[in-house]
Amino acid sequence: MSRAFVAFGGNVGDARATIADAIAAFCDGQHVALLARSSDYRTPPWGVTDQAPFINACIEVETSLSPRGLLDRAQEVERSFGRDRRNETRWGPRTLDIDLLTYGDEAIAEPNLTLPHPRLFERAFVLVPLVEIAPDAAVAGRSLRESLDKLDQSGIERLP
Ligand code: PH2
Ligand code: MG
Ligand code: MG
Repeated sequence: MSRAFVAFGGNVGDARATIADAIAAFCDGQHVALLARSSDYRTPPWGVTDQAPFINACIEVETSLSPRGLLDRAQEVERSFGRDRRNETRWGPRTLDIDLLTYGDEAIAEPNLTLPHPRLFERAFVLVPLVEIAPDAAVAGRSLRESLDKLDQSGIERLP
């Protein structure tokens, strides 16, 4: 069994409902068990700023799947919630985006699978929910909380 952190985001349709349902679908309790879930956050769009705000959340899971197996499962869930990668632009609007952030302490550099996630430390929309569920964690030797302290967190709002 391995532990992994996984990020969810979306800004098309009812993203909060999509993320809640997607977390339930991803964590079947058999191959992937939910250990912790952050609050939902409303976050200013990053990368392409001229689009609707996103909803973001992070979870921690325990899994018997390999990193590749977990990625395949994430992409299946994205597809089942209507995501179609042929009709989207980089950093543009999405119904549902599921990103693997870490898988144990593994460092992986393969096509479509880089772990830890290469932009993890630059993104307050990932680190804010992640620090909520793992305040004392370090990834690749870097404290998540210290990394977050260096980022602009303005406009990020925790939702009740
Ligand atoms: N995802 C993107 C592009 N920009 N901005 C925020 N705030 N949250 C996201 O999840 C996000 C983004 C493309 O995956
Ligand atoms: Mg993403
Ligand atoms: Mg993604």
